[in-house]
Amino acid sequence: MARPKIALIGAGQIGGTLAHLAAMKELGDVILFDIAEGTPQGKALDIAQSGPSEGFDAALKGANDYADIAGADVCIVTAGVPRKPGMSRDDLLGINLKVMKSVGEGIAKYAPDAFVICITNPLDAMVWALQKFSGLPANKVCGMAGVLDSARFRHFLSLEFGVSMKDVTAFVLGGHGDTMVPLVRYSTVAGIPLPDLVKMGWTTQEKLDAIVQRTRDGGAEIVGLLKTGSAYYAPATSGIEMAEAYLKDQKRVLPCAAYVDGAYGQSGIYVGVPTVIGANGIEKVIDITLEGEEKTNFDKSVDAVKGLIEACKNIDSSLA
Ligand code: A3D
Repeated sequence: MARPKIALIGAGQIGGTLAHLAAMKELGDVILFDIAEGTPQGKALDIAQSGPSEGFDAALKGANDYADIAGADVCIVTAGVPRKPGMSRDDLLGINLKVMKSVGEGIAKYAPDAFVICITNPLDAMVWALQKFSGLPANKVCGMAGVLDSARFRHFLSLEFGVSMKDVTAFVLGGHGDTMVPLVRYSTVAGIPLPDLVKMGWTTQEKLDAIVQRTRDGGAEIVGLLKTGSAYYAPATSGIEMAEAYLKDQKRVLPCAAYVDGAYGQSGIYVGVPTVIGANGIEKVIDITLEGEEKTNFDKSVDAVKGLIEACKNIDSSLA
């Protein structure tokens, strides 16, 4: 059986890391596509030359022509620009919306059966626009943010508790922006919810609140340190986790930006919700019960996403 084909649209910091991870995990053959000439070809050659030492079997190719993504099983989209210190994700909307249009048209023409994972910011609005521009079924187009935001939350929690990250589960829902919603009640250490761990004296409410805020600011913290761009190792790893769930029909329960049609009292938008990812793409949106402040915060986050979607419609009338 032929290996799956993984098309990476955008061969920048995240795109290159995605390619390396996909090859090392032998998820399939990799096409790195970018408008910059030489960059995808150079990265593909460099990563291919890590194969003999790493011992993977995967073909890598760089491309500047969408025809090269033909028949891709998975497309992961990072094309566009990242933010710099002082910028919010929303500041990228105008420029990255134009990029989504060309990417959507390229995918529609050459890879209409692919499972598409968007990573370009501002995430929830860009994945909404990408689905519209590509015309692919909504269950085959999703955005990566919740896996990353939850991984950041899990990392900070594991440091606080001094336990393995493997035993910390966490859910961050809502839009991928300043209003994201780390769900304390649904986050656990080996099944013990965080509020119980506060009662057990493992941490204090103040420390937990600070971790929640650090999670919300997780992207900005790295932008501030790097100064020239945004995070890419953990974002790429999160994207690969989602691609693997699809390619191997794992039925993973992962938070991601999915098309919501009825769940959470919302419809017609993309926002971060728990989903099941398997061979049919987003196979299910899990509609968990939100209470009190959780619901207020989620609704606030949804409003922020809706504002960005309206901004997209104002910029490009074909989306209205
Ligand atoms: P970067 O290293 O600049 O790579 C972007 C690549 O896109 C560059 O190689 C560009 O040449 C290429 N590009 C630009 N326009 C086009 C086009 N029209 N067609 C094809 N390629 C094009 O950025 P990065 O890899 O660090 O980040 C990529 C995106 O991911 C940015 O929008 C970031 O804000 C976003 N990001 C999202 C998350 C989430 O959790 C959602 C996390 C980190 C970064």
